[in-house]
Amino acid sequence: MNILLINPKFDRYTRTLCTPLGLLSIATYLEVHGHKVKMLNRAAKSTDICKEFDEFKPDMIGCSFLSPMPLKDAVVVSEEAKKRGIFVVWGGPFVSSVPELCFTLGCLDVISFGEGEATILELADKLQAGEDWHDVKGLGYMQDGRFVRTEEREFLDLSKLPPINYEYIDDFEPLLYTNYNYDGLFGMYLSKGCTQNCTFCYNRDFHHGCRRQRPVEVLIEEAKYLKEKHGIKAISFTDELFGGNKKNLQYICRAMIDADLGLYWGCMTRIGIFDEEDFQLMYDAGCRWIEFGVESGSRTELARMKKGLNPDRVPVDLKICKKIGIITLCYFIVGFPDETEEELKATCELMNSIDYSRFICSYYNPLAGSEIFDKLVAEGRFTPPSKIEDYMKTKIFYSPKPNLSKVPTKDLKVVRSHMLWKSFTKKYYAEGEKRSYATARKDIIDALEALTGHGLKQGIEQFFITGYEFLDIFFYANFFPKTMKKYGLHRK
Ligand code: B12
Repeated sequence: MNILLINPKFDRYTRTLCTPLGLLSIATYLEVHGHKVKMLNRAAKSTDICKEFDEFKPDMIGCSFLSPMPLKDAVVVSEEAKKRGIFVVWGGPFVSSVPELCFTLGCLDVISFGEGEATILELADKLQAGEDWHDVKGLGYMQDGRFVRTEEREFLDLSKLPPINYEYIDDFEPLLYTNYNYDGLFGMYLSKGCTQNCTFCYNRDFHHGCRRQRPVEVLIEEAKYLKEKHGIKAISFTDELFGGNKKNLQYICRAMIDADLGLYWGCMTRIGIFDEEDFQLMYDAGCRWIEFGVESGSRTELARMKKGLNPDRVPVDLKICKKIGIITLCYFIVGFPDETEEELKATCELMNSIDYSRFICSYYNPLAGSEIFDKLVAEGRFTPPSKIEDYMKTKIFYSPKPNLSKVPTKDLKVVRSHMLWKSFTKKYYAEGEKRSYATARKDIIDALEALTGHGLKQGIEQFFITGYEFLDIFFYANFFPKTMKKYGLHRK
C-alpha cells in the first residue's frame, strides 16, 4: 500500500523544527513490513499537496500532532485527501488527548492512540487485504454517530524496532539548529516515557508511567551515520527522562565513549538521581547541556505535583554541572492550581540561589490527559475547550488563563517576567565552559529569524507577537518594585 506520512505545517513559527521522530519511526516500520512510504515534512517545507497526491498516489495518509500547532494545515491536507477517497489517519500526543473533538472536523477516518507503529501497520495490512479493520487495537473512529475506541494496544518492545531510516527526510538543513552555542544540532531519541507520574503531565495516560529504551548500540550506529552522511555535529535528545537511573545512564555514557562518537549532546532529565561521578561521565561522553524540570521551590507544591523532587538538591546538582562545564536550564511553572504566595516565595528563593542557570518559566496550563486536568474538570474549576476550533487559535500566554492559584495574576506576571528577564540578560551559564554564552544576543537573533520564518504575513504577525511579548516581560520584570520585594526578588 502507498502511505504518505505528513508532518503538517505549524500555524506559528517555532525556531526548533525538531526531527519528526515519531513519523520516521512509523515510516521505517511500515517500510520493513512491505509498504511503500513517503514522508512530507511540511513544517520545514510546504509543497503543493495536490501535486504530491497526484505523483505518489497514496492509499492512506497519516498526519502527526505533537501539539495543536499543525491543526490548520492538517485540515487542509486531510480534506484534500478525503476528496480523493484516500484513507486518513491522525496520530500523536495531541490527538490522543482530544480524540472525539478531532472528528467534528469531518476530514479523517481514524485516530491512532499512543504509540503508532504497530497500529498503523495492522490497519494498512487490513485495508490492503480488504478485511474489516474496526477491531484493530489502538484506534478511535466514529460509527453511527458514536465515538468508538478499540482495545488498548500493548507497548512495543523497542529493542525489536528496526533502526530508524532517516533518508525519509528530504532536506536536513532546516532540522539542524543552534542552541547553547552548539550548532548542527539534530533531534534524536533513545527512550520514551517517564517513570514519574507528575500530575500536570500527559505521561500517565500516554506512557502509563513507563520509561522504555531503545538499545543504545542502535542509537550510536544511527548517530554515526548521521554524522558522516548528513554532517550533524550534536544531538538534542528528546527523551523525557534521559538515562532513567544511575546504572543505565552509566551504561549509555560508557557505550558512547567506547564508540568514540565524537558528538556533543544535551538532554532533559531529573534533579536528584545522578551524582558528580555520573555528571562527569556524561560530560566525558559529550554532554554539554542538561535541562531539568524543577517546577517549584516549595515542598508542599512539589508534593501536590507528585514531582518526587527534593528542592534542596537543585542548587547542589546545578553547582556540580557548573563545575564540570555542563550548561543547565531549569523549567519552572507558576500559577499551579492552589499555589499560595508562600509557595511562590519558596520558588523565588530557590531561583535566587541558582544564579548561573538559565530559566524558562511558564504559566500553568491544564493539559488534557493529565491527572490534574481531570481533577479540575471534575471539580468544575476548569472547562476544557468544547470545540476543536478553540485549539486552532494560536495560543499565546501573556497571562495565566485561567488563574487557578491563590496568587494574584499581577504577582504571577511579575515573578515569571523577572525569571525570564534574569535569564535573558545573563551572560554566562557555566564557568567551566570555555565559550561564553550571551543569551540576550542569541534570543534577539532568534526573534529576528522568527520574523522571516514563514513569509510576509506570518512575519508581520510574528513581529507584533514577539514585540508585545518582549514589552510585557520587560514591563512586569522592571516596574513593580513592591511586588519584587514581597517575593524577595532582586534586580542583580
Ligand atoms: C520536539 C518537541 C517539541 C518541539 C516540536 C513540536 C512539533 N513538531 O510539533 C517544540 C519545541 C516546538 C515543542 C513545543 C511544544 N510542546 Co513539545 N515536545 C517535543 C518532544 C520533546 C519530542 C517529540 C518526539 O520526538 N518524541 C519521540 C517520538 C518517537 O514520539 P512521538 O512523537 O510521540 O510519536 C509516537 C506517537 O505519538 C505516535 N504518533 C505520532 N505521530 C503519529 C502520526 C500517526 C499517523 C500515527 C499513526 C501515530 C503517531 O506514534 C509515534 C511513534 O511511536 C515531546 C516529548 C517527547 N519525548 O515525546 C514534547 C511534547 C510533544 N510537547 C508537548 C507540549 C505540551 C508542547 C507545548 C504545548 C509546550 C508549551 N507549553 O509551549 C509546545 C507547543 C506549542 C504550541 N503553540 O502548541 C507535550 C505534548 C503533550 C500533549 N498531550 O499534547 C510533550 C509530550 C511533552 C510533555 N511531556 O509534556 N515540542
